[in-house]
Amino acid sequence: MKLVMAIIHDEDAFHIMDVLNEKGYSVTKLATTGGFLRAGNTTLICGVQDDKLEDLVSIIEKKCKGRRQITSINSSHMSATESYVPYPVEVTVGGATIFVLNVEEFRKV
Ligand code: 2BA
Repeated sequence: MKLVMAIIHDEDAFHIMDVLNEKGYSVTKLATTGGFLRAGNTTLICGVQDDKLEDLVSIIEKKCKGRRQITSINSSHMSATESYVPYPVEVTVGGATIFVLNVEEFRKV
């Protein structure tokens, strides 16, 4: 069994959960925050049998869109010697960042 942790854009979260539920996957949604943009994102966790892994990942891949986002770099990203002059940077926030972990044991009691 695998545990899939997918960090996705908030706007994609409910649609993708609908699709996963329709296909019989169990999923848990966590409200998370990206360390770089300091903006909200969503982390979905989903335990699946090994033979379902590729199907799950392909659903996430199809439904999650990458987005260009403009953000201001703030002082916490600068060294102490730099002056605080916020400036905009454009980053591409991925469709999804996916971690796949081996599950040692899965129990429902
Ligand atoms: P954030 O950390 O808010 O990052 C948002 C986007 O900013 C990233 O998109 C990337 O394009 C850019 N970025 C991140 N760190 C950067 C840095 N040090 N310098 C320049 N640009 C940087 P994605 O790579 O698609 O990541 C989207 C979100 O997925 C991230 O939000 C973070 O919450 C999570 N994430 C991505 N890679 C991760 C990893 N290796 N470990 C844990 N979480 C990760």
